[in-house]
Amino acid sequence: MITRRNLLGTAGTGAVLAFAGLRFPEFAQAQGAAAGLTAGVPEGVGSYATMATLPGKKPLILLSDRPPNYESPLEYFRTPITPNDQFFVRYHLADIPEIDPKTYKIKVGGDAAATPVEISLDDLKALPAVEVVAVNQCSGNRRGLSKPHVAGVEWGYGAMGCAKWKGAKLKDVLAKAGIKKEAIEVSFNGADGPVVDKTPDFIKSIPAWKALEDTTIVAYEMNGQPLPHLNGAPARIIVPGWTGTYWMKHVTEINALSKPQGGFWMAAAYRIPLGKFPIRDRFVSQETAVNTPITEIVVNSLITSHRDGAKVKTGKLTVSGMAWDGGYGIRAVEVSTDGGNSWTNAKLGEDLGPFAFRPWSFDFSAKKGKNAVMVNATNKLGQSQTSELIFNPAGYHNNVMQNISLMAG
Ligand SMILES: Nc1nc2c(c(=O)[nH]1)N[C@H]1C(S)=C(S)[C@@H](COP(=O)(O)O)O[C@H]1N2
Ligand SMILES: [Mo]
Repeated sequence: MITRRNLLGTAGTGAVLAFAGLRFPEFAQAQGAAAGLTAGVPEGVGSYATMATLPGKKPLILLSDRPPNYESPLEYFRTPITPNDQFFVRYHLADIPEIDPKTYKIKVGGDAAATPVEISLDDLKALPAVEVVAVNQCSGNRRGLSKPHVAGVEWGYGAMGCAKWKGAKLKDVLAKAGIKKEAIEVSFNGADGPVVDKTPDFIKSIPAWKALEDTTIVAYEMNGQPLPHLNGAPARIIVPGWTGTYWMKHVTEINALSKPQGGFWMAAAYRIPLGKFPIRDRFVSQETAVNTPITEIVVNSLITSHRDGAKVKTGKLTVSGMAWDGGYGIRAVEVSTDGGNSWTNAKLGEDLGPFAFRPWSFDFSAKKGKNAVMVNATNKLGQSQTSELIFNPAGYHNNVMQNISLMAG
């Protein structure tokens, strides 16, 4: 939990930057510490959230600093690739060691591995390299917009980002350890640990079939650079299409398992009620009669050119943003400026692959006064966003269509 002391601690080291809104006039419109926050997050968030600058990062919205949880403001999503220094940071555990890439090792084993091995960063780089552009989105992105509000980090729109990841295929890494047919899951552990012993270690698993897909990688580069420390250096797991929880940072252990991975972070957390979401990817070995681990990202979109309530000029106006889904690809983005009665296709921008942000833009004529703008993305399966929140106790998978007002004068 965040405390005043944590925040002061950060301020004391000079890490908090008073954000004057020089680059993003939108911030200047918002009040004080709440600058950059998404409209609709619980009121209390404004009392502790602040713009803060981590080493190597541009200002992000600090929601907690131990463990560090920092989201990207809306303005950082105006390009389909999120630069490393604007990428959000999410941790469950506060003890995050800096790892020397020269001595870094990943233990690859498990009861369903015939020949356990330890691999170095050089061993990883010696495997054939693959690149994939993929959205890393926290399961709880937009949790702060849940109604009623639910417990957890009260994210607005910015617990996500899209990058080009480079690394070795996880299946090539698993082959080194002689993964056996009995493997049903592959689990990951990272170098970070709890400060208080009571917090369970963060261990995650994915089904073996997902682990063996060509796009599931052990990445050591992000947008052509070594991974930033707080985004998982020296290497992390990338599970394109699936929510960020499986994307283990600072990965130190990879285990092929013949039995389901237990522990708090699999058995209790990151679960969604069965049957509520239009999900295709099943994680059968972890399902119960009532719930299942979260899997693929649901289809979604965001207006990034304007914030809700922004002032614009009457007449020709372009709104734009991003759309994304769990890897089926975006088929269409539609915009309504009449409260949802009629919808018109937006122009789609560059296609960086099925797991990437797909830019879109829409031209219309803003009438004097209030202009409502709604956006709905549809993927290649025909799945669209929801107009009503699909409530669930952890606030996952919020893909409610945005409905913003632009004030033309
Ligand atoms: N080692 C480690 N890896 C982790 C986590 C963590 O707490 N520890 N959090 C996961 C979650 S829930 C998310 S959403 C993503 C966030 O990735 P990012 O911090 O690079 O943005 O990292 C994942 N990998
Ligand atoms: Mo997450």
